[in-house]
Amino acid sequence: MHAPTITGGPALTQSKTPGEIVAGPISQEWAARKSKAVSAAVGTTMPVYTAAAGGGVVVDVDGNSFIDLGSGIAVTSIGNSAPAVVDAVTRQVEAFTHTCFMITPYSGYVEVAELLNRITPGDFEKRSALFNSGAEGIENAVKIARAYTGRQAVVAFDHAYHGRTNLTMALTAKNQPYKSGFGPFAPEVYRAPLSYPFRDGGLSGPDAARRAIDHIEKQVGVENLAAILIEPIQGEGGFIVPAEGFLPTLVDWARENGVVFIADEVQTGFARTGALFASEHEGIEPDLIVTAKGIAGGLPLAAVTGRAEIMDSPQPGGLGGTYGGNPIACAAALASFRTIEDEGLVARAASLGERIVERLRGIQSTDSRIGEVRGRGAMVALELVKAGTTEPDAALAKAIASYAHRNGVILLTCGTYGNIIRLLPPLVIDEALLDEGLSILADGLAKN
Ligand code: PLZ
Repeated sequence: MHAPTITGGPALTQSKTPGEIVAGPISQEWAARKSKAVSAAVGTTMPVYTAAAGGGVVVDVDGNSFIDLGSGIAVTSIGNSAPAVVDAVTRQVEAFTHTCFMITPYSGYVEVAELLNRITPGDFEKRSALFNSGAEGIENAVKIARAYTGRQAVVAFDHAYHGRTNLTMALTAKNQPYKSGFGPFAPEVYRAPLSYPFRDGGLSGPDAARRAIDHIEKQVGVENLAAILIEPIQGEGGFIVPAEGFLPTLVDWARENGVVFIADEVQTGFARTGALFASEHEGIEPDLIVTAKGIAGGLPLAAVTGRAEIMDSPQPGGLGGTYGGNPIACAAALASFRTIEDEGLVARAASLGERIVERLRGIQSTDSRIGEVRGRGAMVALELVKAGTTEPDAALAKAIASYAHRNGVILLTCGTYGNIIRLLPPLVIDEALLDEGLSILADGLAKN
């Protein structure tokens, strides 16, 4: 595995403010410069500045090393600076950096489109279009669905996260910090209830879908509805895996009613869940799939892939952008997918996931503050509650994350109620390193 050299720097210590970590002197200097140079609205989870990363380790500028259980929010699934990506990017940088695909096109873009059309679920003719970020991909999927159907309304779900641009803020559920003060939001966005097994009293998947469909039919009306948009496993909203049958029931209903079904696989895509795409776990074939994050080994790239007749429906010139499908990002995407195949990372995600879940369920058996351990593959979460209840405990999640940070583990939280600890290790992480990270998480639980 491609781990950087660990030099060992000044130990991270507890500050006078409980729960905070004190970074080393060089990181502190950068933090001081950040506060004068960068908008205060751009936050950071950790106060340490990165010098190198790889093989599940991030090393900071003071020489401290951290076990990476976040992959830069599910991006560096194949590891940081994966050798195949470094090679491909280097070769591409030397050949040309940018021409704009809309001016003089290049083969990498077409190859990425061919790849996506081949590997995404659904044995039908497909087309793809490339963009820069997950949010931009979602925006374009909605544009395409509206052009195809001639309808305007879009349904997103409770707890959804789709991005921070104007339309995707409207699609995102959570007010703080994503939406507050940033309105007015894009119109014709409606919200439907999700299947959330831990919190909806054991409602079956098909019943939860019928509840959502009833809501949509009464409050929106299919004749107005262009698309329903859903993350097959919700990410920022709390790693919520809907009950079995929820997604297939929604897909069937969408198909019967001429509604475009869009899967947001920005966080779940590219091997993360122990399948190339999370849609595969329930055998659904979305009309459009949006991908980003894990697609290109850390370079910014996003895609919309789907049925040819839908993707071809907007007017020529209707989709595009200066940088969409940048040649360097495309080279990285092709190399990244080769790495997923060559290193068997779909299977690795599944086996890492089993290892994590087994460990966490063991802890749960003696700790009733762990309401649920859930996820698929190497996308696993702990939902933390007040002991023996379902009342969310965000303070505990924060305390555990902070304990992990102080003890050298990059650990992320999420969830509408802020009470979820989520694990997204790089799929190439060494098992011993993963176990060490999980032990620190266990200590964090024991000590808080
Ligand atoms: N759809 C499902 O998870 C990005 C964002 C974190 P961009 N998630 C991490 C933050 O605080 O900004 C995401 C996602 C899903 C869309 C997006 C948006 O992707 O590449 O961040 O635009």
